[in-house]
Amino acid sequence: MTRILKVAAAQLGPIHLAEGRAQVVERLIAMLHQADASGCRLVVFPELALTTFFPRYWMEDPAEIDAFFETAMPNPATQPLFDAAARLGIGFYLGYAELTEENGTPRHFNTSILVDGAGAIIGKYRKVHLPGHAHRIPDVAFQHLEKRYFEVGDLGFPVWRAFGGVMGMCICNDRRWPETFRVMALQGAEMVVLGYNTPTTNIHHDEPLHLRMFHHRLCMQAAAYQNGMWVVGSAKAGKEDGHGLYGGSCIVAPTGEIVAQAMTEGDEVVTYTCDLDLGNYIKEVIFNFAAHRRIEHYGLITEQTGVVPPEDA
Ligand code: CDT
Repeated sequence: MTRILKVAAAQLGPIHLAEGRAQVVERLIAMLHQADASGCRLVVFPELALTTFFPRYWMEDPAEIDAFFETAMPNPATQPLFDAAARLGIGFYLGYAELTEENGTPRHFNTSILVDGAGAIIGKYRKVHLPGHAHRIPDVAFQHLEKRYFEVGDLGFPVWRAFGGVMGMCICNDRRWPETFRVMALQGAEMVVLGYNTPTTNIHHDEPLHLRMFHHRLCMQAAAYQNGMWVVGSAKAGKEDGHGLYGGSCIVAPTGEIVAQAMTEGDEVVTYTCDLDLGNYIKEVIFNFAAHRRIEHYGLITEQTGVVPPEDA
């Protein structure tokens, strides 16, 4: 029996600082309806989809910072999204800033959830590869303070049986790291869904936009092929209070080909009918992990983070 999942990457245009959760949730619900009307059963929203990309701002007041975080999910602002999903019988991935408390200590994570067609949360992921810096960089147009505002995720890279297949999640910068996808592929992931907020400029290095977009696609296309899986990436795009985020939301087949992609930098629903068995031939031959992986030679990957070159001769 063919296993078909029609999926949508629901790209969001900009969310300005002044925009409240209620307005954003209305936009998410509109895209949920659009995806449902075209027969999708899963909708992928971006990273930190409920607010502007706040890690660009240096903040010191804990109350100001925490105002960007959700202390419960769902909550009164997002409940209408869950209700709409349940009414339509459509699932979704949603990225948001999570504030929780453990033994009286506040914990901040860059989180995503997977919600099924009944509106129930079936999976949670907390971003592992936090990019950027924790200190304030002087004389730049914007900061990238994920290392200041979030802790490294503590849930690993789990996968879930859902939507007729095995699903995994990651968030933005995670897509640049092959380990992310391989760990999920080793658990049988057939589709990995992710949201992102990627600035159009690099504050550390003069890098043209076309190259930044190339790297975005390169990582997801390589990951899809090397693991025989579908990869769905959904952007927050456009200019947020003058700060550019690139679009490029896309759906990548296990062959590594982009089969659908966004054409705008606004709210846009990109859909594709995915055959969850398409990756099987790749996983049975060239990337047959059980037959060909040589873990006795991969030790450095988990023993060492930085580069240790050989001594000079
Ligand atoms: N949100 C996020 O992870 N963005 C990063 C930007 C890296 S530049 C500091 C990304 O990988 O797209």
